[in-house]
Amino acid sequence: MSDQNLFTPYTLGTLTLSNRIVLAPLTRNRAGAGFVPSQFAATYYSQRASAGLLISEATQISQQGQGYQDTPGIYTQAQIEGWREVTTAVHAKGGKIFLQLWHVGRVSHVDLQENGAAPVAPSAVRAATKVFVNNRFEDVSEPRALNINELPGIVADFRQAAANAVAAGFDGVEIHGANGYLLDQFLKDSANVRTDTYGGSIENRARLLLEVTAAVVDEIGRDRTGVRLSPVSPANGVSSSDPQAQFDYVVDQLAALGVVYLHVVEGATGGPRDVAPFDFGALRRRFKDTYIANNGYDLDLATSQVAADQADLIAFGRPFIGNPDLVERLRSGAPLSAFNPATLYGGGSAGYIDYPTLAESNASAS
Ligand code: 8OZ
Repeated sequence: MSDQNLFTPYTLGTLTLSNRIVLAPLTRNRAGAGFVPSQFAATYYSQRASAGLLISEATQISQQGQGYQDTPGIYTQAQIEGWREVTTAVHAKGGKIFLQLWHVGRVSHVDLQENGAAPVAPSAVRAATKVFVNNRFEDVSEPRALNINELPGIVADFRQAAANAVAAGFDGVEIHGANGYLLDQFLKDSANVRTDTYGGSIENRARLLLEVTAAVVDEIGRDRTGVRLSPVSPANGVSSSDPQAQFDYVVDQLAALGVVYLHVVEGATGGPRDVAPFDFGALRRRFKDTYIANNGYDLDLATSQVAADQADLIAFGRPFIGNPDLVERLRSGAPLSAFNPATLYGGGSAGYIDYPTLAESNASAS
C-alpha cells in the first residue's frame, strides 16, 4: 500500500493534474450544424474542469468515421474553432483536456455516410447493434470490407485529426481503440476475418491500431497521445478468441511506442466488470507509464485500486453527468445526484449544463 490517494496531484507526461480523477469520454449527441460542438459544450466541459483530466466525447476524424447523429467532428476548420471555445473555457478554470479520436467503422448507417455509401469495416461482417440516427435507433447498415489500399488514408485521417486537436488547443488526444469501433473491429477476430497482413494473427490484427498510434505520436508527440482499449467488452458485438495473449502483446507494443497513457475499460462497457476472466493487473504491470482504469468504479474501489497501485488515475463516466462537481462530492463524502436518462443522448441545454453543484443546490434550498 502507499499513501497515494485520489485527491493528490499527478504528473501525466508534461502536465500536472490536480487530482487522479478523470472525466471519461461520454457521447451526448448535441453537435450543431456541420458537426461543430454544441454551443453549450464549453459550459458543459468547464463545469467539470475540477477533474484532474477531462477526456472529450468521442469525436469523428472524418465523415466516414461517424456512426450516430449529432456527434462532433475534428476534420473541418469550423469544428476546430468550435472545439477551441471548449479548450479555452476548460483551461481558464485550470483544467486539462484530451480529445478522443473516433472512427466507428461498421457501427454506422448509410444515412450518415457520404452519398449514402456503405460503412467500412475490416470485413463485410455486420454487427448485431443499433445506432441512433433519424431520431430513432436503427439497425446498422451492411458494411463493406476496406481495401488494403485504403488503410493508409485512415491512418492519415487520424494523424490530421490529432494535428487539428492540437490546433484547437487540446492538451492531447486519446485514440479510441475500444468498444467495438473501427480499431477494435480490427483487433477482434469476431469482426476481422481478413486474410491479408491486417487479419489472422495477433500481430496482424494489431497492425492498424499500432500504425495509427505511431502516426499520431509522430505528429503530436508521445506525451500528448493516449490509447483506450476494452479487451473483453462485448460492446457492439465484438469478441477476441484469446484476449489475454492479444492484449498483453498490444500493450507491449503501445509501451514501445511510448504513449503517455493506457485507458482500459475493465469488463463490459457500462456493465459488469467480471464479464470474462481477464487479468487487467497484467496490463498495468506491462505498461510502465500512466494506467487509467475505467468501468463501474465508485469511491471505495477507486481509492483501494489507487492505494494498491493497480491504477494511477480513475475515469468516471456517468457519475459526472449529474454531478459536475463530482471531485468535490467524492472528497467530502456528499451524496451523488442521479441523471435523467431521457436527456442523455441529444437535445439542448436541458440535462446537459443545468445539473447544479452541491453548493448551488444548497443555496437554492435555503
Ligand atoms: C454510447 C453511445 C454512443 C457511442 C462508446 C462512443 O461506447 C461510444 C458511445 C457510447 O465508446
